[in-house]
Amino acid sequence: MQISSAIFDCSAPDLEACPDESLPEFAFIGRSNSGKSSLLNFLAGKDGLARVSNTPGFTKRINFFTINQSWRLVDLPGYGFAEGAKKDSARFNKAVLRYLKHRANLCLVFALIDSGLTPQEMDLEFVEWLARNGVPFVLVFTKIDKETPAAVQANIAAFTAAIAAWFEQPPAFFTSSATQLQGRPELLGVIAEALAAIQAESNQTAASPQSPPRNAKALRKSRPDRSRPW
Ligand SMILES: Nc1nc2c(ncn2[C@@H]2O[C@H](COP(=O)(O)OP(=O)(O)O)[C@@H](O)[C@H]2O)c(=O)[nH]1
Ligand SMILES: [Mg+2]
Repeated sequence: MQISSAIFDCSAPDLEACPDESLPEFAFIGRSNSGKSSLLNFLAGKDGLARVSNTPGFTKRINFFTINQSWRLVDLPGYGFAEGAKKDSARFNKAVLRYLKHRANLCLVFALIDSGLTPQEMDLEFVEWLARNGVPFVLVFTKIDKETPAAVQANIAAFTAAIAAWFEQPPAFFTSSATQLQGRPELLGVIAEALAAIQAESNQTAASPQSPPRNAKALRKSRPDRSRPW
């Protein structure tokens, strides 16, 4: 897929302030410092579009970027640095959880996991939350350039084994390195397939006018397979 334009749209503190739901959205979530903003820039093909930071927990807002004037990438605030928060929803940013649960035009979430680490409790907890709430997602193991391939494989195997019991079909997973430029075609392919599915749905609507209107919202509701949402 060609990216011909990538434009910062707006920055929202909560769900109410998010832009209208007219365009399909693909959101990046993960612990602070997992590489969300870097991966977003890499996929968009535009350095500096989303702010990359060495300070964990820096981005507190939901940032929207419009791609090819027809869909959006969404940089969500990272979890894992909420001061004083003890467990479950309190540990995760409330605005993020509400966005993930209620955003009707959210097509797919990229749940980022740092491939250099053994399974982290908060990542496992968050993936369990995604599963329980029926949020369509794929896993992306990031920063694969930082460790040996064997260490990366071992961390991925440990993580997928730890979450296996929560799924009838395990979620799809990908690997990426924003610095070594790896994983872009695969992830853009996932987005292209999701967009093609939406297009096919709306073509069907055009062909049979008596059926109810279909859009990104309807597609999300009708998607039966959480692990392969596209
Ligand atoms: N080696 C390496 N470093 C990365 C990669 N992606 C991000 N980083 C670094 O990890 C830090 C956090 O990245 P950022 O994209 O801001 O993470 P975010 O907090 O999840 O948005 C920054 O110092 C990035 O330069 C990667 O693929 N490889
Ligand atoms: Mg960031």
